[in-house]
Amino acid sequence: MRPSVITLALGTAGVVLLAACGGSTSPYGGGGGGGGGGSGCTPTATQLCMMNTAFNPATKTVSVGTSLTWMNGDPFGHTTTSNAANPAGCPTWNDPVNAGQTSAGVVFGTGSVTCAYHCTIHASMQASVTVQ
Ligand SMILES: [Cu+2]
Repeated sequence: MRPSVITLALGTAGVVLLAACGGSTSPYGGGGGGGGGGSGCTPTATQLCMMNTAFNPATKTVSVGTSLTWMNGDPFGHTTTSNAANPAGCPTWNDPVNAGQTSAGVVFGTGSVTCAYHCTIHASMQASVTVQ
């Protein structure tokens, strides 16, 4: 039975290698193809992520008074920057976030508004926060 044991061991190694190579295959699309090497990021109730050159989640709804932060899980820099055309009541912010870092909190203190934001480095990175 030894040959089959060796085959099994090699097969397991192959699966591990394949899994490592497939690291950029995320459910969020990976627009920039830059995945891998970043520290990763998992969204929470008050933390958004910058992953694979996209904001995650792209749309988020919060209650009045919520403070949100953005974590950069990519191995390169992003910004979280409020859009100039946002309605009155939206906060104004512009925070560069280096790889693996987390932005300062932005407080959404006025309700019934949707505040759009973007990354000034990557034009495709567009998202919004709706405050109830
Ligand atoms: Cu960016």
